[in-house]
Amino acid sequence: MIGGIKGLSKEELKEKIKQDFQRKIISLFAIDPKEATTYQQYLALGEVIKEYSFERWLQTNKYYKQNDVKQVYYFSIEFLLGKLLVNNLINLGIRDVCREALSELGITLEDIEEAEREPGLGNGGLGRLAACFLDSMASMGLAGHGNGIRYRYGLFEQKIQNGYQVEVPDNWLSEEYVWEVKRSDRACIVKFGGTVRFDIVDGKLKAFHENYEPVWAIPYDIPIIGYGCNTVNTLRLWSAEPFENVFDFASFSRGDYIKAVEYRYMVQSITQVLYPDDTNEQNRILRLKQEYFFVSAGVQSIIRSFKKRGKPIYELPNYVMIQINDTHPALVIPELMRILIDEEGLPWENAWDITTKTVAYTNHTIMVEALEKWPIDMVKTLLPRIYTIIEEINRRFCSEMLERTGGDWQKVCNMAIIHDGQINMAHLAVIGSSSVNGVSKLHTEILKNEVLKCFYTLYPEKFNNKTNGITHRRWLVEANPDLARLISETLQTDRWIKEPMLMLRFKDFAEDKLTQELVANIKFNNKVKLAKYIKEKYNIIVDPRSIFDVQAKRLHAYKRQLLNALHILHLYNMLKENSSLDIYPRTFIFAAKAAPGYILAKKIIKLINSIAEKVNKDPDVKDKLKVVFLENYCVSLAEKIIPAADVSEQISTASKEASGTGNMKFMMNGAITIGTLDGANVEIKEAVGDENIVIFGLLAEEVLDYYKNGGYSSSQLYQKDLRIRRLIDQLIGNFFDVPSGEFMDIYNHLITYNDEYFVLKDFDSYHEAQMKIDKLYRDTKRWRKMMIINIGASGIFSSDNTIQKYADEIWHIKRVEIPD
Ligand code: 26V
Repeated sequence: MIGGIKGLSKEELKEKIKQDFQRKIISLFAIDPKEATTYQQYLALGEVIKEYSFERWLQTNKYYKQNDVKQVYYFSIEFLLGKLLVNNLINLGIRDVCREALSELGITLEDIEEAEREPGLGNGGLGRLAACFLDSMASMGLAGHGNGIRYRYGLFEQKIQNGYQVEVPDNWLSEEYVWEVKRSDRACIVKFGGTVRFDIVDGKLKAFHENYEPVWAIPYDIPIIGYGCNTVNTLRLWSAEPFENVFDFASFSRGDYIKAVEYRYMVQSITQVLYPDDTNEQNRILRLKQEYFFVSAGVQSIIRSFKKRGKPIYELPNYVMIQINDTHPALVIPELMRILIDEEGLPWENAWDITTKTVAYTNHTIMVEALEKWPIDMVKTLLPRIYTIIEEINRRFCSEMLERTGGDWQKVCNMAIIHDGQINMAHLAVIGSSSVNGVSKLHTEILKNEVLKCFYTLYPEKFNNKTNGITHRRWLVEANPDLARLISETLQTDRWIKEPMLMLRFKDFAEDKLTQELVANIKFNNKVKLAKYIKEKYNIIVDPRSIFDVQAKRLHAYKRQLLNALHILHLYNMLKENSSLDIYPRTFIFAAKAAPGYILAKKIIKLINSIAEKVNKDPDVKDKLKVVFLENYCVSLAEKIIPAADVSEQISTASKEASGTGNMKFMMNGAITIGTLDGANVEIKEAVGDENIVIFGLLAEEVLDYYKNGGYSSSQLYQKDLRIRRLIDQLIGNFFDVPSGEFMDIYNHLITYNDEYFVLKDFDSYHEAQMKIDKLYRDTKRWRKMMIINIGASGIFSSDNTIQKYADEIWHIKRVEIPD
């Protein structure tokens, strides 16, 4: 193994990197280092850098153990890490010396960094949040680790063909993954199926789980390197492997060979693929298997390492905290109960006390379709012991509620965990944990007053808000190095990278002419870079002097890419009517993946591309409008797009976006938000002030009121508003060069089914807001001032602040300094 880098001078380190890198190429590939491909160079450099972190990793674990540090485990079914080479180099503080070392070998570091393939182990916001949290926990010296799944295939890769989305499997593990370490010695067994038998042993009722199928859970650990400190935490991802001797040779000869092969296939399927966020496709048994698989393995490994400390089991909540990222890991609750009762021999009441104190739950959506429910029969068959525990939790909860409500059955049914043949995972999570939080102020209020109202009345003390955040180390220092440098020069310190609230001082320079010019130049250069990428990849020429107006996020009806698209079509119509119409040139950029089975979303992609085709080839609007759809939105594409954005589209139907985190990434890079008062946009507005954001549209309370009491008719709007009628007619007429009826689903959504997300209702207000943007952008000084205020204020949205609140208010843990 390569030795550590502790205590080396810069020159020594440079020489060491050169040597280690070249030796690694030889030992990995048996070739002359000069002949290595860029990808081989990446693999070698990655190995070297990973090994540099080992010293600190060991040191961190030793420190945690010796000092009995309370450990937090962040359980998430997704971790959307993005590339790690740049990130690790920055956090180890050796990127510059590494660049020099390689350049002395005639190699450009940036080329190697570009060669890394990103693991797409997440759908969007939820998975990316988990990754930002890992970076913050390590960088702040908090003992916080991740627990998740090592999917063989990540989220699909998106290609656009003839304007349609096509999904290609993401075989990210076809080459080895540099950043992981396989730890077969820490494997666990997870049990599926079988039966449960109860028996009296020593006068106590005991459960026996029999005839189950065992599956090996093999952990792969990824070091999570903190910035500017010695902390290296662990992200543990589990992979399923068959148990070799389940169907032994004796059973082969009895003709069970087929069964043995089927068993292997079943096991491998568990961690084979990440499910796309598709709320239409529910109740997939494999998904339930995934959830229990990583939960059971994670809890077992936590208990195993806790027991090594030699503390009594009832002390668990003093040393361990499990945060569950949405309900996907909610089986933590019955699993911990199972271990405490069946394996540790605790009585129910004590086990329940320990469990509820150890677990905390974060809710990430109020969309009813996305709230998890599992059919009783499925859980009973797949997880018989877990089912009996859930049943007992439910029984005790319901009888307590019956008493409290004086026999109000209706209320008890509404709050029950098991109801109508299904298990309600959000109810299980709320009842079985000590803390329930939403992810923005507005979202938490909606949870308390609407979605989980009954529970809020029952346990007001459990509910709290933790507004999301993003790591400014990836989204500013790494993605926009020129802007990061300017901030450091302006503040005359780079301490803000450790203490992001210092970024607020950048706001003091909002009126400073020089700062304004420098910020504008950086933005322009980033736009030139993106324009170059667009030209190379799509052969579309976009003008970096035009406004770059960007909507980049998953495609969902509630996020209203459709509103943006229809509005572009409206601008096009206006320009066709009056070619001298004075609108400031704009480049509309979209990037979005739709779930493979989400038909409406896929039609919206086709519509955007159809509008793009119409607009981009029409010489009449050539200097005013351009529309580009960038395929395969992912973390590394976001890092290219966001620093180049002037306008950030955050236009979800109010009340629907729990928080949003893209909104924070854009403001941090100096884009001005056009948005509704939804999710964290509300707090962004508070942070920058009304004059530095452009707000439009219905309020959450108005939207909720329409849902409850009716009163909105989209077909009336269609009748009354000529602009809207024209747009809708264009959709279903022969305006676009598409098969007839192509956009019928969109038409039906907007008109036949009364426009569930108020696209047409908010159209007018959105147009006004867009005209305001147009006017503001022309006022160069004003716009630059707004940019600086947004950049400075974005310090508030660093995930360091979010994590500090989790640490103080939910986890009750303190920062520790790992010694050299
Ligand atoms: C739903 C499903 C349904 C079944 C298949 C797999 C799957 C995976 C993900 C989801 C959606 C989970 C909810 C979610 O991603 N919420 C987002 O969380 C962000 C971080 O808190 C937040 O910023 C976004 O507003 C919120 O939509």
